[in-house]
Amino acid sequence: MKEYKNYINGKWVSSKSGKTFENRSPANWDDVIGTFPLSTREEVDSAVKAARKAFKHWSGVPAPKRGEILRRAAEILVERKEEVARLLARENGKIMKEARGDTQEGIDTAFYAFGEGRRLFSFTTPSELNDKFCLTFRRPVGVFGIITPWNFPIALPAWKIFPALLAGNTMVFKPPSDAPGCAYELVKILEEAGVPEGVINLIFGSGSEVGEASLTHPDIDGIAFTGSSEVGARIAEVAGKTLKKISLELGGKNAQIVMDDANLELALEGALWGAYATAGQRCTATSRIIVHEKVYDRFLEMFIEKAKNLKVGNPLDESIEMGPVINEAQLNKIHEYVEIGKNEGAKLILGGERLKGDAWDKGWFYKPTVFVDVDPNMRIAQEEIFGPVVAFLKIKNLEQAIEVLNNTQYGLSSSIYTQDVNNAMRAIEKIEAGITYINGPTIGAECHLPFGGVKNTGNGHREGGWTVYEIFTEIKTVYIDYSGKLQKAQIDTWETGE
Ligand code: UN1
Repeated sequence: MKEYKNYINGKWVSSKSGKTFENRSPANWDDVIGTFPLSTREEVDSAVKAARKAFKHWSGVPAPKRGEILRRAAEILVERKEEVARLLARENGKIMKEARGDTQEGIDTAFYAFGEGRRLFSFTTPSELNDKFCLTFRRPVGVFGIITPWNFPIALPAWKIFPALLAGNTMVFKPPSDAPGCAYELVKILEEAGVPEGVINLIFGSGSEVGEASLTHPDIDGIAFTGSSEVGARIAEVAGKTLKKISLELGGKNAQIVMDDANLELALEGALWGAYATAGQRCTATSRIIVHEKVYDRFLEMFIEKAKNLKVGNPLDESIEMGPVINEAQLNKIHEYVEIGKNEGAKLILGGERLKGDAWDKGWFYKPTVFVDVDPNMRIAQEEIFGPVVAFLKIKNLEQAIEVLNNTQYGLSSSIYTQDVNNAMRAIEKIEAGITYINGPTIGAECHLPFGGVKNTGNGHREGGWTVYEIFTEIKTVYIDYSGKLQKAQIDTWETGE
């Protein structure tokens, strides 16, 4: 069995705690990926010291040169894509096709960061005084604590780590305990690509010990986190005490609207993909399907026909369409929501239970699940379930559809299927979400566009694209006065300044 180690100051070291945890495949408990250290607060401290020391050198390396290292990392990830995707499917349970996509998202992000090394733009603007020049430029923030979830074990660390590195930050990376193997591979690749010692440090362990130590550490300058809104709010509170820069990508309760003029076949494909890809465990997953009353019965029938025939099973088998959920706790949570839905009066018409049989008994497999007669205020239409459960809601017109869609504390992704450009434009304008897809599902964000949400989905930052560099840089404003005299802003006028 592979024994994994922490990475501190350029060295692979065991935890002093002597304690470890096991990582097993959610599709088959007999498949043990390895043991990982349960690290301590002291180890986080050593990692922060190493990162602080390395910051001096790394922040001074020209950004295009830091970019070269990321290009190399991208190339290695390209070479190793299939192997990494296989590990990802084993430890996360998403099907191979999606595991390759997750890995590809990491590759795309690394190449994008490489390109950004020769850009990293800021701006200039005129002064209100003569003989004075104003400009801004970007500097790294310092030492970041990077805390990532298990649902995108390559893409999400890549979204944070690659731009953070490109911008000249150093970091302590705490990966999820349910998908730590991919974090190891990612850091190994960065090491091989030439990231100097201390710049990235990897500490495995629990949220309560390793995560908490990062949040409270006085010498960590920023925290970048993806996970639930509940944990995000706590992170903001705890890390806010030491005035860290905090970027939070949190929950979603995303909906797809299907209008009466939609291409129903297309809307069906989108709804199935949005609801059941990654077994519904994406912050962008479609968990509500809002359908116009004129096409409701027909669309529901089409959906059930496909959903009940989805092939659920071993994610490594290329013919499988949906894998397991991540662990027992998640499976129980999903099932609790199914009970809540039933008690609230929603009608369960598909799934609602664990899959039983030889192919599934050693994993956490849950049936694709559908509720109808769902009221927009029911808990199953309000709370993030993070599983293969969708709620169907019936509406009379576009206005009501948008009202129902917006009726949640979250605002990450959204979608509308319609052939009418007026419907589409109105939806683009009125939907309260960070992302809106027209005739596409709620999932499928591309790495070079801003990613994030409004309301309780986050705290206003956008990962992805150029906007992620707002998170990982600070702006320095510079005034250059070449008048040779004291000029007073707000006091001297252009006339008196002459
Ligand atoms: C997430 O679930 O946190 O758009 C990220 C998508 C993926 C990223 C999801 N590209 O579904």
